[in-house]
Amino acid sequence: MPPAVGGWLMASGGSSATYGAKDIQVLEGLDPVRKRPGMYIGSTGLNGLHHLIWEVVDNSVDEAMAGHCTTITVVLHGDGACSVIDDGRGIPVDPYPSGPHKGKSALEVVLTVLHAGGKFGGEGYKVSGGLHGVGVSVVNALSTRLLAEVDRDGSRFRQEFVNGGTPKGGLKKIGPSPGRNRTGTRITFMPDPTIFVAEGTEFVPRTVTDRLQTIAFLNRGVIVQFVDERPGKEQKVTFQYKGGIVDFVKHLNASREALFSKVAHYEASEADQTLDVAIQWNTGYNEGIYGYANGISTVEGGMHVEGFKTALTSVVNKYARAQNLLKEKDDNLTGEDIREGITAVVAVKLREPQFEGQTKAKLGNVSMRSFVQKETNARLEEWMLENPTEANRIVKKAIAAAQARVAAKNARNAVRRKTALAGAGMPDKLKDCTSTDASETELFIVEGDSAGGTAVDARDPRTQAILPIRGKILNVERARLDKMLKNTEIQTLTLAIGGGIGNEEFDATKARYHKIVILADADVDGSHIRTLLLTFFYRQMRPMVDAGYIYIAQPPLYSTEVGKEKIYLKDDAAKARFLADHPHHKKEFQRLKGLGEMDWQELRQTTMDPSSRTLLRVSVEEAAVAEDVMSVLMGDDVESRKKFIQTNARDVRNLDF
Ligand code: 0RA
Repeated sequence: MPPAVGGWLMASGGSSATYGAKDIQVLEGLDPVRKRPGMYIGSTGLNGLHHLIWEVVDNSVDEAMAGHCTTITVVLHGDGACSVIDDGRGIPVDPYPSGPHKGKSALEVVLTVLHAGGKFGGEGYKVSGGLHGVGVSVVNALSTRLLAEVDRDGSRFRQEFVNGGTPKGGLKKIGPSPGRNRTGTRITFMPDPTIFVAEGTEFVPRTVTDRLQTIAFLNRGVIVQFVDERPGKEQKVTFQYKGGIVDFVKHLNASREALFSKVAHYEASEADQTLDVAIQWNTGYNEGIYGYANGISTVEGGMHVEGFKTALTSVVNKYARAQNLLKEKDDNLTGEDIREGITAVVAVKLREPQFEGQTKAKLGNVSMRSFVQKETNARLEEWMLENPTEANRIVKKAIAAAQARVAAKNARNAVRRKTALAGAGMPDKLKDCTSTDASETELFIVEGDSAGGTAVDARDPRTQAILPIRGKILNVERARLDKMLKNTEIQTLTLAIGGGIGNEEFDATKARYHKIVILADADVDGSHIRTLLLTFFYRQMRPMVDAGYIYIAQPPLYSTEVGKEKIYLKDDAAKARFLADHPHHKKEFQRLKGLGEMDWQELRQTTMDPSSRTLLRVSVEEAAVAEDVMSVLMGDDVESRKKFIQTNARDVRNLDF
């Protein structure tokens, strides 16, 4: 275990030549966490910062799942601290009778010893997560101050820790618990700004509410509250879903037209593992299957999702044949045909989840595949037989999808023939780079021909390719693949990237560039084009998004002058920092609206040159949330789109879907 190695180095570097109890302390203490925080919380950016909250909340959720907790509250305080409050059993407070921690309270051990969390409470307590489930001691290690308050056995206890987990005095009994029967835990922590240097320690309310809402969906009935007390940001939100993931699926389909109002739902459990599935179809064309393992979103899928898909394909084909909706001469429906317009949540819990894949978001436990497959085969068939009206609509929709699939194949072949005739096969508009090593090449998709021209002058022709696109590409949220393939902008993009198009075909290993950079103006039109392109990549070249190949360029928002020198400032934060450094600055700030306002040297320096630019990498953390944003922004439901744009207008620059 690498963290222990860090501890060893410390121990052997000390003055003592003999190995003793004190060295064991070093091995188990929290130093490794402060030395290599990324190993415990993934990163020290905003994601890592929020991991601190999830870590504590996961413990409260475990209490809820064990039937001991009804309400979980997250409070962001005005001073930057965060509290997580629950009405679970309370962290045990009794002292250890023996062993290396003899005399210390269980609470102190839970909060100061690495990986100690799971050792308590005996069998059946902890279903630990992947990146989460590292233990609350990690939160302590990365905080300047942590206060633990526990109501248990009729009393209230408290203990405080400072400077990354050093106890400030022992555990104290400070009085009776409210009503003498209240139990629960309240953890208040102040994230350490010397750890979270890059992006600061300010929690993002939307990140917190999104995650808390998902937790509420996945844990039926649990009351999950969010209270923001920070000045100017005050809000209070409560989530509670009596229908659990059935409500989740309805919510995901809310901005779409459901194919029928019922939601298929089944649960099962077997030796240490459980399954909770909800399914509905909508009249759209996208596939939305959201997998979760122990409450963690498995964006890359995995065994549970595989088992589900296999069974779904077989059940629907079996039903279609039995009802004579598919004739003997007809081919089977493919999985893709059946999944067109599906919205499903497949949530599993298991004892030792294995998270694999590029972003550790793919469930690897093989036993899950057969479990989910077997249960889905039985339970979904039962549901279809009991609900023939709905079952028939599912089959009819899949048959229509199969017909469109054949049409798309023909359209695709037509595009291929066209390129074969054109010779080298690359679109005229593409100004390609000379390098053919995808790991070093970049494709800039630039809004408009004139900005495209400037970008051609600004680029490094060896590694940077430019593709100007005109006007607005087709809204791919509302089109099937066959129609999409008739759009010239989409043909051009597809040919330039070179990995094909669509779920069935796209292959990221064939992509000709490992950076696709969207370069659009900072105005409303630019933001629309950005959203359209992101939707396109998300829907039709999803592996590019998952691999982290999609970027958004950050042309500066402001310019000003210092003496004769022109200074560019990326955003409002950069402008604020500049003003703090130059309090007597009198010159005006220009707000740059278009790429066209910069010459090629300026564009190179501010936006394109790898040594001076910043790029935003696009990532999908929570597929269900991305789905929500996508369909609201790009779908047919104009009302919810209006509402989203109004409530999020200020965040649009950070729209990280
Ligand atoms: C260890 C053992 C038990 C509960 C907990 C820890 C616990 C930790 C946290 C963190 C936040 N809220 C929490 N609630 C509980 C089991 C307790 C028992 O067996 O009574």
